[in-house]
Amino acid sequence: MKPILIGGEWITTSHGVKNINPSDLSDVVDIYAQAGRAETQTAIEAATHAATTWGMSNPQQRHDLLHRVGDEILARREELGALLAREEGKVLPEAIGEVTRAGQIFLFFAAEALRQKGDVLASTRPGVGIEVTREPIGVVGIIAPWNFPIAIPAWKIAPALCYGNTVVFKPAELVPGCAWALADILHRSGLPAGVFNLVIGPGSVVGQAMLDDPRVNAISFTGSQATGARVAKASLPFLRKIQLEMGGKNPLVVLDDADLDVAVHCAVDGSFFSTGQRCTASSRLIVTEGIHDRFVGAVADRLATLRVGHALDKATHIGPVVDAAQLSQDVDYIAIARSQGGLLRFGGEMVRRETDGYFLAPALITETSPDMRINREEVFGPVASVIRVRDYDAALHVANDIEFGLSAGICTTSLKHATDFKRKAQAGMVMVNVPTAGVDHHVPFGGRKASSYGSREQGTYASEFFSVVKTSYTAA
Ligand code: UN1
Repeated sequence: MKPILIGGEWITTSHGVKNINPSDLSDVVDIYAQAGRAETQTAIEAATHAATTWGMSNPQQRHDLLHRVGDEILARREELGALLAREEGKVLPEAIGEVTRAGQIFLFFAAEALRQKGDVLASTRPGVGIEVTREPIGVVGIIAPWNFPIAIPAWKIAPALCYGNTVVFKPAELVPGCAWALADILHRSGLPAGVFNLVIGPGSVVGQAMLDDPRVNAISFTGSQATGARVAKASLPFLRKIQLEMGGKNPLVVLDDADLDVAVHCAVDGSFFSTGQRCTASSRLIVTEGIHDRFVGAVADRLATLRVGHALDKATHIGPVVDAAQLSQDVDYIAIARSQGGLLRFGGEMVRRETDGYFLAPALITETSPDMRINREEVFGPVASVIRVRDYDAALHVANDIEFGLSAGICTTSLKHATDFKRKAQAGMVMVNVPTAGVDHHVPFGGRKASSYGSREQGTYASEFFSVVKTSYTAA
């Protein structure tokens, strides 16, 4: 049984939970010790205790530690990628890509540790000088989702440590393996005891204990809208700083003048790669009349060439759905779309393979309208629907007419429409002739409307969340 990490000590608890491979339900990745409320409180205590010293630590020390972590992740990318593929179901090349991203994020924030700068300004009062500096917040609670088992923890943990905070990390219950491997690397990097703590367990116990504890000064969360709202409500009484990344219902607009190959690539990658289990996935394909039939035909043809199967099988393009609950949600939404008039143009059926896993053929649903549930609610699976529109103006309207605003894409060769879309898309990220999903690691990530709350993740913008500004006045 793999232990949890509290105050620099590996601790085994009385209760362990199996980590099952979604490509092969007979394959148990490992068993992971579960934290309860008491262990979570002890972890918060340890992080609180470590916060003062770590908050004052030398930037070179932070740089060296984060660099060591990044280097080890990159050196072990194949092995960690295989672990990720095994526990989450992402195909091996995607999993190795995600591990690489995690390593690069640690190296990025290693360098940022040496670039912690502020401003010096003249005061309006004679003889007074002003300095604006950034300081750590203190204890940061990190609650991560299952769909990026190492990259999302990395892009929360690395900046938290870079800016001098201590961390209590709760990974998603479905993916403790990558979380444990990352904790092991952080532990061996030489971080002082208590600076980083790993508590594995259910959200209702571990997450709740974090939410209830006033010593947790900030929470960075990625997950569902419903849980995000709980984090916000529980944090309000303490006026705790929060950063929430939640759902998406991302549009990909395809205009008549699009390069068909580019559009098909963007749609297939954005909608179905990583089994569509990305909050940045393109789930609404909004297509103008002149290209609609050619586009739908070409996407269906492309899907027919993709193999669904075991994530570690080299022939596989699309891995399994993560678990039984997600699979039944996907299947339900396909049925709902059909019952409301959608046409299942491709896939959507469960697939049998040599191993018993949660395999679902990617589903392309056509003849849908913007008001149908399939076009309003996040599915989080390999399911995309096509909405036919008259022209660019109608496409832009449909793209924006949604409660979410994470990523919005357009495929066009028109500079005029691309420029207009970049200005008017109500989304945190806009993609022109590139998929809505699959973002760079060094630039801000986040959305608008119901997709996100709080300041951006990643890149130098991460400092807004993971530090607090101080304005000092000095009379000489
Ligand atoms: C990506 O598209 O590369 O949960 C990243 C998610 C997002 C990350 C997407 N927070 O899917």
